[in-house]
Amino acid sequence: MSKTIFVLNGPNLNMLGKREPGIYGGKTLADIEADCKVAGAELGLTIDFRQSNHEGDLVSWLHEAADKAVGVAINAGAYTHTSVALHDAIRAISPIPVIEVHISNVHAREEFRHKSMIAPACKGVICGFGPQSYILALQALKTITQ
Ligand code: CA2
Repeated sequence: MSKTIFVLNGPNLNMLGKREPGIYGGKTLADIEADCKVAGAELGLTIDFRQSNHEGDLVSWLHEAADKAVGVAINAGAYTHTSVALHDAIRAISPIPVIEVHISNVHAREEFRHKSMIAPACKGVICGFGPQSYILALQALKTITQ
């Protein structure tokens, strides 16, 4: 049976492709979802792809992942840099592996994006490869959940 991966997306990522293409590229979040589903099928993974602008939704989806998924890729958007609640939720679902994903190279941007509240709770971090960051996270999750 195919293993399920939750791909969770945080605030403002629904605006991808509509604003700031210089930083985030021209793809919409729907394009990224389609790419993840194609890559997931090739890897034998079922992709459950979600986005919310609300921190509590992301917390609840992480809890849900503990029952329904073998791993999680999360682009928590700006909550990456602020959310103790997400840090705690990722720790709470251990040993389910969670990979932090970013489209941009957050370390090459403003100082406030250099700090991640969730990275210490995550299995690993992938950033700076554009939408390909999501695919790299799926490949890593496939490898570490085998
Ligand atoms: O590079 C990433 O993937 C980020 O997680 C994107 C977040 C940002 O707060 C993180 O520091 C890095 C922002 C996503 C907002 O996306 C927008 C898309 C179009 C227009 C405005 C924002």
